[in-house]
Amino acid sequence: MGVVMGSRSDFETMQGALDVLRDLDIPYEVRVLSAHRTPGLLPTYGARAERLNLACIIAGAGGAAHLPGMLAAFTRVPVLGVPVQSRALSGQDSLLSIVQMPAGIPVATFAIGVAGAKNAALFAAAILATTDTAVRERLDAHRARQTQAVLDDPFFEGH
Ligand code: RP5
Repeated sequence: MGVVMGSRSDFETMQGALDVLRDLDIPYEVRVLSAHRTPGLLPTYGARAERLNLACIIAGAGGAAHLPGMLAAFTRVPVLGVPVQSRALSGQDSLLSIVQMPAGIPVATFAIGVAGAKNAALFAAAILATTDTAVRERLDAHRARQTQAVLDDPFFEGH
């Protein structure tokens, strides 16, 4: 699994994806890649992702968030875009920049912020689970723990 982000300042958000991948014991590599500050690295990373046969690339970016779309143009590895919550527009800019890809080069787009980062990792795990039974078992166990945590909440006593 590849996890990339447009800036070190996106790390706190993307940590959500890394936590999930670690919980599910899915190997990953992390890079800061910027579509505007390091544009030359995008084709290199796209080719690397194909060479390593990465299942997906989770790409987080904020503001004029062109990293996921640009990266998707340089690789056939599926790109899962995470809109980072920007200060100026609360991530609406990031969301619209990532989700509104013109037809031809798709980017799967998730919610703004940490929820999106976590769900991108869970989505990637679900894709892996279609062919990897060990990941399937760990993902099922993760969901079962989540359900149990709700059931164990004293707030629900008596339901
Ligand atoms: C984007 O610009 C990054 O993804 C980040 O969310 C945003 C701001 O970057 P910094 O100025 O904090 O490096 O490229």
